Amino acid sequence: MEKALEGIRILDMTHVQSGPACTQLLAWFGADVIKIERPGEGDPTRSQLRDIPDADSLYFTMLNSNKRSITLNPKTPEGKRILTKLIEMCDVMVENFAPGAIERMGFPWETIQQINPRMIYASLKGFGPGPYEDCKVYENVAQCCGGAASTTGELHGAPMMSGAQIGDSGTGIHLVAGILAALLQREKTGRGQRVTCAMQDAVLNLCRVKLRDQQRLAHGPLKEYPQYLNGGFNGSVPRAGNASGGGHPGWLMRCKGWETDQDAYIYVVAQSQAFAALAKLIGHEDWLADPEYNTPEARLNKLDKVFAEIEKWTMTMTKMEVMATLNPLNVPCGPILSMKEIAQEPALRKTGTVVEVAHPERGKYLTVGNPIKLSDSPVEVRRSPLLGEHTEEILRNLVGMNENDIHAARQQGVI
Ligand code: CAO
Repeated sequence: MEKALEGIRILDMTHVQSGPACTQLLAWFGADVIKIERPGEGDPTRSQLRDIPDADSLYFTMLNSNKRSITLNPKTPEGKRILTKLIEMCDVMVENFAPGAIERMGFPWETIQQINPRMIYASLKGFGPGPYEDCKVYENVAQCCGGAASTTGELHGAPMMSGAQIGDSGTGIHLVAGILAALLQREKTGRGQRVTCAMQDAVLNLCRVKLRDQQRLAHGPLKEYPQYLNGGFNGSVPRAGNASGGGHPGWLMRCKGWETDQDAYIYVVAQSQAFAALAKLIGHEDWLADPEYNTPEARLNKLDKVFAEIEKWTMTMTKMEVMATLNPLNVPCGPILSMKEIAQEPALRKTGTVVEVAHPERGKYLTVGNPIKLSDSPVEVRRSPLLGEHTEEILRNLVGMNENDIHAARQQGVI
């Protein structure tokens, strides 16, 4: 079956996580992704956090599946000639070098546009134009500057980083949306364009509800954080702890075995629609006739007591038993699943969200497949390429070089 992006060729000049997460998605949708890597070294993540000596790391293999790899140094004259040819032959170019690096290589946007006016040039940086535009940025810097860290963490503790890579992979996914929109617009205009996405902006986009709350603060305390009603706010959105922060109160509850199992918890949303059933289940039918408890507004300033009572009940069962009991009552809840449990979950294997891939150096490894499912564009996750695995076939077929040219380029350290 033909893939959604079949026929689209991507010049992938990305490294580490943010850019590779973007181009991996495009590859899963069927694009031919050609990853350009530094001769001899490649993407620095190939050797970072290695678990098997001399084999490409999981960091690299899990972000670069379904791509081809070519080694090339565009800072040499022959490298510039080859890159120019590749720009002519591709539809999209993606890069996440530090600010100024692509210009220093001799390929600013104006030059790329001149070489190929249909080129969509997608660029991912830490910050957009402004005082910090020249800064190098990694995941946690973006979480700090995009509003995630100041709103995450224990209620009265220090700011905290999220395990979800919202700065890196989150920005990469935003960039995919921009590239696809630009490809569609090119159908109408025939022109390429520049797509830019900053990590600070993408993180802030994912923290949209927190900027909502910042403005609500002007009209009084945020009632969904009842624990602050007496403690007061300092003028900015507080860290939420485990509060839901939405229209329905929720909290994390301990379950049977929590003393020895770090993941024996379940999140329970005490939604008003299902509150009566929940109250009866935990032996608090009395709340339903009590005006101190029988409306969501009345409960707001005593949610801690409500959650403590629910927790007395959840602690009598395992997290899976709690889930099995609450789901039929339409009480939204979710057990804390460890990575070990997720890796073994049969349903995720069946849908291709967790996939096992064979690799010539590493043997089999698990990766996260495409979470976006298209009914007409199935995804088969293929292993990441070895460094320069496709250099010769790309130079021969796309750049038109013969064996002698390729040999000379190798001798000169161009590839
Ligand atoms: N051949 C020759 N040189 C190459 C090359 C190749 N194939 N690929 C890259 N280089 C060069 C670059 O041109 C650059 O050279 P100069 O600085 O001398 O001009 C040099 O390698 C280093 O590139 P870099 O500055 O992008 O890499 P870094 O390790 O110093 O910084 C990072 C890494 C991620 C902080 C920086 O790239 C960055 O801020 N990127 C944008 C934000 C981003 O994506 N951050 C997320 C990273 S984690 O997902």
